[in-house]
Amino acid sequence: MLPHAADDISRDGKSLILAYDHGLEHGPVDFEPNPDTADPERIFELATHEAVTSLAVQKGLAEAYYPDYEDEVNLLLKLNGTSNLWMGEPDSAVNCTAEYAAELGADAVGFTVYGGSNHEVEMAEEFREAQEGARAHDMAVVMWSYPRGQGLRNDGSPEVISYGARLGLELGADVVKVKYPGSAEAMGDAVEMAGPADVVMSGGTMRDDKAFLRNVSNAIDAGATGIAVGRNVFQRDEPERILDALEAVIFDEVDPAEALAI
Ligand code: FBP
Repeated sequence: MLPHAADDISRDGKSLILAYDHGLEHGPVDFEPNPDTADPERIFELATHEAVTSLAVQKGLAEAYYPDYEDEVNLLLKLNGTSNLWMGEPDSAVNCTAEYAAELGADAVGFTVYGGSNHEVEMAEEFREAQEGARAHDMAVVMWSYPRGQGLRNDGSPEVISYGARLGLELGADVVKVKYPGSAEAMGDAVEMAGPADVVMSGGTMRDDKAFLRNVSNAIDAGATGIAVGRNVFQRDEPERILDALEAVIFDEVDPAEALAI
């Protein structure tokens, strides 16, 4: 059997991607609930938590901080990304090549594709280059598959999310990151559409512990292999505590209520 491409960024087939590209995507506002988290060092430290199977960052943070963490953290280098300062039809600038990601020591690359955007065609072509570059360097490919754009009335509908999951499989992603579609059943459909590609749910905006862990648990029950999460971890007063609970829910399939008591 061929080795699973995402093995380097997973544990027992499950994964917890700590996402920290928010400084680019949303700006400093995301650090306000927990100001210490504006310091990337705090997040690289957090990524050494046992629950975290990779840390997703942009090139600049990898260059500045990864050399000190390469023995303890798996690097998922995000190759594209765009700030919130810019307005228009969803698009994302390619900021890094797969070759340079490999040079920086990345285990995997991440790439956003906004299916349905007026820029979908160029984004798919850019993804092709990133995906083939990653294959040449034995790095796993994680697609942030976020269908959105003026042609999509409801980008959070289960049908659109399933289509996003399928898009990841069709274009050659090993892991497809999708928004949580609202129920275990809908997540199960997305997982089915992704076939052999892993599906991870996106963390989203801050929710209370119980509601958040319940969604994660539903996603795992539905066949998702984990989560890619930023704000729901680093915006909390005690990020380590929610990582402990996520570890129990994702890797040990502990009930959310019990996981919170750990
Ligand atoms: P969160 O868990 O904070 O939602 O992070 C996941 C993520 O995909 C980040 O990698 C990215 O910065 C952000 O969400 C983009 O969110 P959106 O495009 O929905 O504003």
